[in-house]
Amino acid sequence: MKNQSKEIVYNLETSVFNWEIAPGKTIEAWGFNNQLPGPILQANAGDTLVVRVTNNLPEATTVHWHGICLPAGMDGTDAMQKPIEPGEMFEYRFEVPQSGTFWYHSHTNETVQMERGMYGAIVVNSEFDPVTDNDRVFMIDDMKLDEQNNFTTPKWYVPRVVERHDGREGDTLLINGKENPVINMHAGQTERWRFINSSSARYFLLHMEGRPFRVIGTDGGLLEKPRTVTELLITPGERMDIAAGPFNEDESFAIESLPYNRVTFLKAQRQTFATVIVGAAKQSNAFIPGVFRTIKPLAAQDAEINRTIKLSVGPSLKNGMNFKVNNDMHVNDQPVKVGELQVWEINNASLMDHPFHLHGFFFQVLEVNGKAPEYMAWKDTFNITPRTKVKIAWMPDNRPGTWMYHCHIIEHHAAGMMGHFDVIDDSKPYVSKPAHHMHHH
Ligand SMILES: [Cu+2]
Repeated sequence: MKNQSKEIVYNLETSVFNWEIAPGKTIEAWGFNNQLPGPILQANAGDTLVVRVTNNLPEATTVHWHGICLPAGMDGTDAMQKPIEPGEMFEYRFEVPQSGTFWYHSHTNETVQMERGMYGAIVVNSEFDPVTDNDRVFMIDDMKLDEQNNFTTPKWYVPRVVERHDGREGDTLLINGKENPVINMHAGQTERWRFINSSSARYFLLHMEGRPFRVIGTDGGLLEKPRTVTELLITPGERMDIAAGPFNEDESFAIESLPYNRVTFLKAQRQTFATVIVGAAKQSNAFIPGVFRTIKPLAAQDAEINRTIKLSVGPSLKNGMNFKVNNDMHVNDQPVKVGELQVWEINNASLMDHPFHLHGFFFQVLEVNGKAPEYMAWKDTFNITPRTKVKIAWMPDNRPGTWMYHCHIIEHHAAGMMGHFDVIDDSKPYVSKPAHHMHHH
């Protein structure tokens, strides 16, 4: 039986506050409601979220609701909204039509605001969710701190260029705002773990010391069926839901990230993010079915491409390098029409990986370098390896306005690897906007 949809009100207040990431180790965080991450916003599919954001930061901000198919005016980008000035409040109001794991984060001066903790999770439940014994969110992050636990600012040319090229990665590894937290669970039980990569640039290659686990969902909700793996790449912006367990009594293991080579100056290492301790056995009510749903293909693999987006990295005297879309920075791309199927080829012509993020709409990957993907999924963020062409399909439904796509390595986004485009309602006249650029401090 379907419950009545309801309106759920949250009050979020942004501020600068002290946050203990480990005993005796305190940072000056920027975040929501004096906690890092911000509170988990919970709803059922079909509910309306009303989120009143009061900004008490020393600078303006906006909040982007990553993965939610909402009206353009609620997307939290400065293309559609005047940023919330210090002392001001803005009320976001939108329906959450799909179940799954989403997140919210600052979409203004992200290289500073997101790095300091301006993010939180959104969990949208549904009556069709598999039954698990527990449901947890794990927000992955890393911070780059000096010995006094202050956020570093690269002052010299070479470190600045490295941070711009690689994206900002730090040695302070966090899950839910804590360094190496202990996760206690019962033997014999199966839990749903929702991983959200909220870091600026870290590629998180999930590994549980070789223990197999089942991937059950990603950006746009459940997969068609569970996939059993021992490692799983989660790039910045992406979500992966897994069924973890059952494990044996007195087992203990690390939630770790294996090194992933995304062709950066600084080389990745195997690193521990949390420690799981399995306690006494408890009865399980979990049931993970063999099939969750059917995801209908939006288009055939050989569907005609109607837009090509080239991602590239080029030298720059001033910055060391620029990050480009179609050979330009911060581009204004052509509009798309409501109801017209989009088949885009994203061509990563650069020599490094980029997680491609589309705002407001889910896409399906039709092929990667000419090959169909191994499984169907609804995605809003998809990693594109070097010298790779990815063909995606998506449908602009009736939500006109200005949207964007960008690399979710925050420093690449800021350095130009992004495009604005309008979704237009053909029944109304279209007025193209003058070129505008995002401003970064
Ligand atoms: Cu990138």
